[in-house]
Amino acid sequence: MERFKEIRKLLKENEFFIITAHETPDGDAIGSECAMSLALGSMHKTSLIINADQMAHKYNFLDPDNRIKTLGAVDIPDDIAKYTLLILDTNDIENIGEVAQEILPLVKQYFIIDHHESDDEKINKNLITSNASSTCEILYDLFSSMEIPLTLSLATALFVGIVYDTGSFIYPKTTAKTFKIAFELVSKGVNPNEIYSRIYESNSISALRLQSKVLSSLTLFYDQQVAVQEMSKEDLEECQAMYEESDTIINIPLKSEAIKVSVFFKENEEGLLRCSMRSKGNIDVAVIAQHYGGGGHKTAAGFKSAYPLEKMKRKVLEKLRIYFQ
Ligand SMILES: [Mn+2]
Repeated sequence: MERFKEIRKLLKENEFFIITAHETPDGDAIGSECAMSLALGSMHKTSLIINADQMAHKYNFLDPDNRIKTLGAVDIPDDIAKYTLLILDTNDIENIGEVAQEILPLVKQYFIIDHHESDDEKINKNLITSNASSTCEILYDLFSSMEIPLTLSLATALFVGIVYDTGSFIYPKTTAKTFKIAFELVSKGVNPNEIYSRIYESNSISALRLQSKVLSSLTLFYDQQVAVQEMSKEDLEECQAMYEESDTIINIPLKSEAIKVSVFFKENEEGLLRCSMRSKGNIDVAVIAQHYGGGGHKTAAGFKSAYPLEKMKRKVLEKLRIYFQ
């Protein structure tokens, strides 16, 4: 396939790769990193996986050999100038965190594989398919076109990314093709019930406490159509929870029919404030995220806040006003 020409060439002509993904790596980020590393292994290439942030424990099963490393806890190779950096599941360089400062300037070249909205220049130079359900869906097509053997571990990694990013095959970018790929992966032996349990039934008790804490901060706006939740770094400490464990809390308010937008302001352990947004129907939260230097999809987007919480909350609510007049 034509759209894979550049990346196929890059993977064939280079020997050394560092694979990374966005900060607070989610199921699609981890799944696509593991899948890429397995595919490169089958091509007898050397690859390292290095992320800015630690991954949630529930994904450990995808990485039995502890190949996924966190920046700061890994030695950067002396011959890093030989390496090609593969950036997965984000096309925003700022989203790869410290990897942008500590690795990107040192490598030979970089290439992005992603499914978030982007601009034409990036799309032409990289592999960015914004109608794909997940980065793992793109990787499935890429690897099929390269005739990379679909082993059970590779199929499992791809399945995790697809299940996570489609909310178990229900989010807007879920298509017949997504199911077709899932059919192929399950045919290779992937067990959907086991994967569900790994992703959605493996949280810690501290994650449950954190969820209860954050839900109690819930406030509704615009005739109870916009839900806002908050999490401070003190909440994390009090619940002894990891920042990564807060990632699905934003979806809870959307289970109410009346709620059209869910906004979640969350601080990480260092006190850095991030705003995540989810919406239903025609409300485009990516526009708001882009306005504040972030990005995402129409119904799922976020950005790092340049302002303190109360000020940022007022600004976001003001941007949402047009949908609720
Ligand atoms: Mn993704």
